[in-house]
Amino acid sequence: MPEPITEQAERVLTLWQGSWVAAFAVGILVWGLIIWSVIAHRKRSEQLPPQVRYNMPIEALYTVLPIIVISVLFYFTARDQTYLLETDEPADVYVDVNAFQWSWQFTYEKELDVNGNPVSVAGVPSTSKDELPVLVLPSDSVVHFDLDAPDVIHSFWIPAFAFKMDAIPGHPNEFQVKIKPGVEGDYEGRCAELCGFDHSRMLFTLRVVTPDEYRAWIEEQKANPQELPASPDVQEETPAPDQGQDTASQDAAAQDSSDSAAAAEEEDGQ
Ligand SMILES: [Cu+2]
Repeated sequence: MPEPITEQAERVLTLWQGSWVAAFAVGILVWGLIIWSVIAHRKRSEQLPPQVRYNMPIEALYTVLPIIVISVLFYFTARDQTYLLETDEPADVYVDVNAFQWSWQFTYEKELDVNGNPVSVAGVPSTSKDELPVLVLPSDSVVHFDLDAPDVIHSFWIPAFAFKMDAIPGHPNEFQVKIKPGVEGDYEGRCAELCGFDHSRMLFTLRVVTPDEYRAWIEEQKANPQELPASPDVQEETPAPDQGQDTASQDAAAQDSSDSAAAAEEEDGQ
């Protein structure tokens, strides 16, 4: 598991570790009983051992024990799910995430630029880190995400959040995280729902900065609104015969690893 950078991710990690501990405890007990019975009750003579059946206490135990195990797992899962999906806390930053074929647009809904439009960052499909859209967020802050998609179902996934949520056309989703202090840095973001031709290049970068740096970045964006790329065109599914598109289709056809695709991308840029 990646190092968790939100309080919610800490909770997910704890639940995951707890589940493994419980699974190993049950596993060791079961393996132990199997090995013990294989050794203690191995065949010693040709005589048939005493035949027993319908041991009520043991039959009852077979039913009661799994119910207890499942109840405990269910309790912790339900408790943590409720916590992870809470969106009541007032957030420091509100981000609209628009997932489209095949990139991301991040809109800071409360931050209006000089033209009166909310600050927004949009990307293009790529495997080269320089070209990916960057989601800038402050550390030590509560962030609220509203997810939407205009075309097909995508899934907003930041592995360091230990969390993903679908972006579904016509069904807005939302969640909140509390980013921990001192976790400034770049983290990977991905689409986690197979969404078509360029799904594998539907990547983004999460950049966590200090709250002061975040404020400075937002002010700069407000003063110099980013020139957004033309809105995504669904008809691009049939690649046009220009060079950039060709590379994209070759990449997809060859199902290159992201490394070699990135290399191809770099060669292309030079
Ligand atoms: Cu997608």
